[in-house]
Amino acid sequence: MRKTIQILGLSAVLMAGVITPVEAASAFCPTNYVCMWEDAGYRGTRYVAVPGVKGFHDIDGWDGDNEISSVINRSQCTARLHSDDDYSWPYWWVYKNQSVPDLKSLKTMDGDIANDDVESFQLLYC
Ligand SMILES: [Ca+2]
Ligand SMILES: [Ca+2]
Ligand SMILES: [Ca+2]
Repeated sequence: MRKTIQILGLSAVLMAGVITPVEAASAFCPTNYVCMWEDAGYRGTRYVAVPGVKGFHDIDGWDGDNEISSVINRSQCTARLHSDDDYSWPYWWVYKNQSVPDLKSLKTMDGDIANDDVESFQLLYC
């Protein structure tokens, strides 16, 4: 908790009890953006921060591919996270205004786990 507060630089606000840590993390994902982090809990490098506009997005091969571990979708789009660069199966859904603090919890019906596997994504239905 202390580490999170220091990273976010919002200790005064948090101590005042105005917003929760999760809300503080989302402050670093602008409204109407989709953001993805290297580590669970919206920590580590934020590899992805893109406006919520319908379309295809590649995640950088060096900075992000097979490393994403948490996602905040503050857009009005549904995000479909793909396990490869070619937007193919398997993939996972993160709905609008949904946050996933640990992609280990995001699985396909076949049991494929999203953590450290996502390489591209689409924004749909917006
Ligand atoms: Ca990629
Ligand atoms: Ca990771
Ligand atoms: Ca992959």
